[in-house]
Amino acid sequence: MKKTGTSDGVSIMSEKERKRAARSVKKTDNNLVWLWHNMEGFRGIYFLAILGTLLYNALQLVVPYFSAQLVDRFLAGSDAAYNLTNHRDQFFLLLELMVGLTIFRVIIVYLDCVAYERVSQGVLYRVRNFLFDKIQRQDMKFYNTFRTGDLMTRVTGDLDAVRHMIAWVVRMVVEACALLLATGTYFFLMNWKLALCLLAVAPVLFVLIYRFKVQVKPMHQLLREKLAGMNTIAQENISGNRVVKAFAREDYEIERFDVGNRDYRDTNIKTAYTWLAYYPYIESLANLLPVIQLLAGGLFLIAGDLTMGEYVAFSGLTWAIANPMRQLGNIMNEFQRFSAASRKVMEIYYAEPDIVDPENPLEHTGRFDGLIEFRDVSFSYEDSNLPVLKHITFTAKPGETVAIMGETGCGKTSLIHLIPRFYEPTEGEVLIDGHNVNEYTLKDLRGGIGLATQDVLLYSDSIDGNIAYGDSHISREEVVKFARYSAADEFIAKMPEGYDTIVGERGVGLSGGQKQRISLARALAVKPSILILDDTTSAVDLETEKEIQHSLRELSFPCTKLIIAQRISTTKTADQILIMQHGEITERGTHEELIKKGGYYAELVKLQTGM
Ligand code: DUT
Ligand code: MG
Repeated sequence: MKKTGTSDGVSIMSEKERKRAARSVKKTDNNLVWLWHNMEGFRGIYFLAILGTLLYNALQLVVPYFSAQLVDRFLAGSDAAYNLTNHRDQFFLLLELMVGLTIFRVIIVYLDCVAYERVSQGVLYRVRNFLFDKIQRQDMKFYNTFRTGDLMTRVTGDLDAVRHMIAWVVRMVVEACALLLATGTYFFLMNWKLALCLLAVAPVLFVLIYRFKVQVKPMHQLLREKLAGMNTIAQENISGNRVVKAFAREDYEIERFDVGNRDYRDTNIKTAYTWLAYYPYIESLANLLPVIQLLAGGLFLIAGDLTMGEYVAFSGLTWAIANPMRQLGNIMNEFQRFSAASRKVMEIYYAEPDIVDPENPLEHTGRFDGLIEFRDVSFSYEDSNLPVLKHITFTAKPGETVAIMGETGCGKTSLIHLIPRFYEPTEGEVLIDGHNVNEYTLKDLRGGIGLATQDVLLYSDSIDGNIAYGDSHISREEVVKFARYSAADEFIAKMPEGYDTIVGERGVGLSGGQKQRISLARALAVKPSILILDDTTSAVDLETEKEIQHSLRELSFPCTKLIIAQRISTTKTADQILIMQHGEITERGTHEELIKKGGYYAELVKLQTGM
């Protein structure tokens, strides 16, 4: 189990897999090379599968050969009756060979399907796990950049296109090439002149397919974007459905989805039409083959350059050239789908978080003393150059409670996010126990911090599971103890299944204040050296809040507390109160000192207490 915001979760990959992944992270821009990297361990069986494909396609040519022999020698030939009585053993041998080879071919095809499935599913499983691992380890910036629906598309639809490439596209290419090559060679050996005449269509074919590729490539990229867009609409609506309902915007949302859906359908149709524009030409070329053969073959036949037998062999095998030609469009389409999808997968595959462990991290065991220092810290988000924090300097001594107040948007949340290194300051340093936070490993750093975030997210799990999220080893007694600290025990005990009550996604079934209290218990349950509460008791009534305040003073472990709050009642007992305005600390001191000062805080006190 892992704590919100820590860098190290339960590893979903074995050490061996991780090492393999590290090797294959040699960055490449080529999606086929990338695929090859990820096929490590499967390459042998894949090679066998390709050989199998070649074999059963070859058998496709051999079986008709035997049946022709059989017919000519024993059934239709002039001495068929003679052969049948005197060479009966040969007849049976041919028959057995034919049946045997057919069964053999069926077995090969079957094994081949098994092999392709195993390899493609194996690679898919590996890449999917790797992607999830990658996504888990990204920093806040990543989550601000990528939309959830888009990420979901990458680990589902896009990955499936990659699997399709391994299991189907490569196989079709091998099949088409094998047939073309085998028949081509056979034709050349038989009669190179006629073979050359047939081959005259090849340049035209290549030009057509190349033009098709150029035209269809952007279509597949667009198609993929439309799908991700539609998934995003669906995902946002499902997870934000309560807002939709509150504003009675169902019809509007259905309409919005319909627009996305229609757009996706139209792009799909357009992509299909792109191929349809080429189809008549390719089909005409394929149909041209028998005509060329008739014309050129006829002329060669008359001139005596071709025997009748050769002519028959040519016409019997034209399909082996025409069919792969007809498949080319399909293959190209699927290949472009793979191309567009794999680019998206690779973007995540190679994504590196900016915030990572230092190369030589500080040795750190046990707890922090809890000394927090901000030294002239300034900060702005990357997507906007507006400074959010300006020259912040303050110290919270071990065990102290520091309250941060200020109007909405003044930068309180941004400030506390610098402590667990969710973001890096643009200037100045944040230190814990005298060391810059970037000297610790993320695991050590975040492991020492208990954070209750402003918007509470609970997991679809029992209340017990939610509280023990950061440390799954703690006992039920301890879970209850932390629930008491956060004044949650009473309402939890009244729930139908007590601590085993399952709360829905995002804590459906609980009130805002109840969720906040569970989130506080969750932050306390890791017995942090530093506790950060971001507006955690804003939805709790005054009486309960008082209770929580009292418990926080009596914690069974030493702990420095940073508390963001709007209410004087929450902050007045703090050792130090910081008032923030527009990213700056404008007032600091104790409750009494600040009242005496007669500034923003004194104004707040007047407003909130009516004195
Ligand atoms: N901001 C961004 N990007 C973010 C988060 C915030 O640009 O990802 C901006 C919005 C705001 C400023 O930073 O103008 C400070 O935001 P913060 O969330 O730190 O404000 P707050 O003091 O915590 O406000 P509230 O009391 O509403 O929680
Ligand atoms: Mg905030």
